[in-house]
Amino acid sequence: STVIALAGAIALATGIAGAGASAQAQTSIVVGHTLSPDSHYAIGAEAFIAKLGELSDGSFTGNQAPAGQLGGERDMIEGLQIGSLDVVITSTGPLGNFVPEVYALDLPFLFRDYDHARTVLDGEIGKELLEKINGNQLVGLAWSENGFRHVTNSQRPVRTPADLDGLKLRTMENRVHMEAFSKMGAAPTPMAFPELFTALQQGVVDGQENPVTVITASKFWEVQDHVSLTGHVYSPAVILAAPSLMDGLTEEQRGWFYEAAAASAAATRAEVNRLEEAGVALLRENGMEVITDVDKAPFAKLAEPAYSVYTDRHGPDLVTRIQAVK
Ligand code: EAX
Repeated sequence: STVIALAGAIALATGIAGAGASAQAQTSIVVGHTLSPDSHYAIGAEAFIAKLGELSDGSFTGNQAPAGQLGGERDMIEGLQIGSLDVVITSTGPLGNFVPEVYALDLPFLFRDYDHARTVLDGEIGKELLEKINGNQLVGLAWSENGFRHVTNSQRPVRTPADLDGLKLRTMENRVHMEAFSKMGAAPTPMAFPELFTALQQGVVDGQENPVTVITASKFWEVQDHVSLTGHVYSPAVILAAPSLMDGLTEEQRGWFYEAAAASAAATRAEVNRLEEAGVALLRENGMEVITDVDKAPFAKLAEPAYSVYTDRHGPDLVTRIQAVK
């Protein structure tokens, strides 16, 4: 009929007019994280947004929502599941509550060094765990990085497990970490990251544990005098997206998101490297007493029962496989 023919002609005309790049629809993506706008996560968020913009010829734009503006990491993961958030950079801290297999990555004294951790995450095991994440109303885009965690506190230098005795220590909302710290003698207090600075300032907790990256980005030296380089656990980060967002994309667009996440992880790891070099001097410059000569063996021995939080449910295979990676 005439009406249909007319509609067709209009569509054709619009299509031709729309062929210019500037006429493309724009989609704006928000990347949430808990850390400050100059942190290693912020650098990763900027890299993500820049790469996505470049690959999509500007059809995707983005902004970051830093500093827990969208909530703590557990809240943000829930936001992705219900589709109220787009993309989140988070530690694996609270992720085990949603994807229990991921607890394997948060076991104390498991990874020998950065090379070991990155090789595992970039290899077969990392891929398998991203797939487990994908089975839980989340999309795992790429492994990024937080860093090896160290204990800080306001009370005393920590050199041995005895120095942790009774220390009220904020941990992430992670059962493996809580079990490890209670076995090492501290009194673990799980808390979302956005509440932490105030809790330290008001003495609700005596200490906390985080990588140099986070201690620096959060200026914890304003509220903590002592840091011990316990390196008790490697803390991965992961770049997650909402399934509702990813499902609405074309295959090509989904590819851009994965590439943007890879660029983000690379930028974040480079910043972790930089701060691992500059870290100790930076902490000292800002007035912290840094204990560098920590004997890790007695901490590791006490923390070992925490492995059962993972192995009781899933067996020891994955742990053994991770340890075997060279
Ligand atoms: O992911 O909660 C924490 O201590 C994390 O290390 C922090 O939110 C960065």
